[in-house]
Amino acid sequence: MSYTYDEQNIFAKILRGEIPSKPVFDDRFAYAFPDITPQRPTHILVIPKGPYRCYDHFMTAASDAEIVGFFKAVAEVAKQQGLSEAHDGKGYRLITNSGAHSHQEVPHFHVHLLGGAPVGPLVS
Ligand code: DGP
Repeated sequence: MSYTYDEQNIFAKILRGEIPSKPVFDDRFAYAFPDITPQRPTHILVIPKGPYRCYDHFMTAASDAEIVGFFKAVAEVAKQQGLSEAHDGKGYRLITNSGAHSHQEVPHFHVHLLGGAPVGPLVS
């Protein structure tokens, strides 16, 4: 399986500054901003800076430095949002949709970080 990446997807436009967003985190590997349709009091999207369509693409094409840097950024956002149990938060759920059966709408790999209230059963 080879992956194609649509440079015109919404998150690519956000990364390029063509669509406004309010970042809560921004470093070499990751960019994070509130979801436009929040499902919980805290609903942050964390995306890698590189052009990866989904989790599968990211994990097969990104460098180890990008992968480690990205997932460290996810943990840092959880901490900064006051959700990390390691820092007295109440915890959170990470979700990523990858591929045809997942209902991924935006074809740039992203992790949903949900918290601030109980999130309930895993899937509906
Ligand atoms: P997914 O189904 O995993 O691809 O989720 C995509 C999410 O992206 C969805 O929860 C809504 C969010 N979203 C879509 N367009 C925008 C946008 O322009 N800005 C922001 N902040 N979020 C967006």
